[in-house]
Amino acid sequence: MNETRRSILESLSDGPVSGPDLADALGVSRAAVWKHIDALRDVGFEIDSGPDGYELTAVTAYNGPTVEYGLEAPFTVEYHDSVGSTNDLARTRATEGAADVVVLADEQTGGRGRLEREWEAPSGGVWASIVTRPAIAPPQAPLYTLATAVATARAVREAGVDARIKWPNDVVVPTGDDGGYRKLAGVLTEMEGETDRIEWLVVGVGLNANVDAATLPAGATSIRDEAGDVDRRRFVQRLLETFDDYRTDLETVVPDWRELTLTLGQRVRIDRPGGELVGDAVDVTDSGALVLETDDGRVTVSAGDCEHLRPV
Ligand code: BT5
Repeated sequence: MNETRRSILESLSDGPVSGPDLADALGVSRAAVWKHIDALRDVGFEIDSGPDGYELTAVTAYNGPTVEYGLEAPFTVEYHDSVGSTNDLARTRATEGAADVVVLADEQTGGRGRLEREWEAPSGGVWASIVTRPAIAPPQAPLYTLATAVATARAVREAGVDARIKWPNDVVVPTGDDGGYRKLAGVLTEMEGETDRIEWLVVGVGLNANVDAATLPAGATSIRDEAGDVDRRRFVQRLLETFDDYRTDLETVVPDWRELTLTLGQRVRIDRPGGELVGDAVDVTDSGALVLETDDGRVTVSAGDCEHLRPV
């Protein structure tokens, strides 16, 4: 956002300010203040002009400037009403050199899951991809994916939904006590780098927020169906702030993931490139790999699709 507009919002965050006072503080004309206020109203900042001056009364719109306003994490937000895939756009931004940019969309027409699976992303969801350039070695990258799942689950829990995590990074809502679930969100991480260095990492998160679960694939649910609509702006802010906390304190990711997971203690089937594995999920390692107790002994799996079979 333009620096002057950012300064105006900062001034208004403490209460009403008159046009002349704003003009003086910013070193611009009153007409310029008026134009900036108008531009802010156009992007969804609700600003009244009363006897005490301009007053910011509400921020309800969902877009780049409104998500950036009040965000306590160092991200720039690029918002689109509709895109093919936010991950594709974020990858482009990454190759252009961007860092700490979030590509956000109301709707995706070509959303992707892992392994080029389709991801349904109708208007009303939270479809976001974070571009980062972390100073970590590639084997630590899965921690960023887990951190995103935990940050998403925590933000959903604040909305009153019992969000849990299915290994490795699906955010789900339990349907009973037997390990059953419906999927609320998924994470898709893509990266570029060499064996010892990550050039960039794009973490995409798709969350069924204010959408009807009936329009989604079988087995999916939404925040709307579970608890009613949420303020997506606040939701994305909480998600980005929590993600930012985790990336600066990676050691806390796995312990917090453990607390929220639904997978430990389940009998699971893992579908992975090397074949299928069935066993009891007994632990997760410091790098987020799943430890299975199988008929042939303990096996550690770092990637794959996980299905809960029944409680151990
Ligand atoms: C994932 O893949 O769970 C990762 C999804 C990541 C989506 C985000 S949205 C923002 C960013 N931009 C993108 O283009 N992608 C990311 P996976 O574990 O492979 O799960 C995919 C499977 O979930 C599909 O095969 C469907 O069965 C199911 N599915 C598709 N859309 C869904 C939805 N909206 N909710 C729940 N399940 C869905």
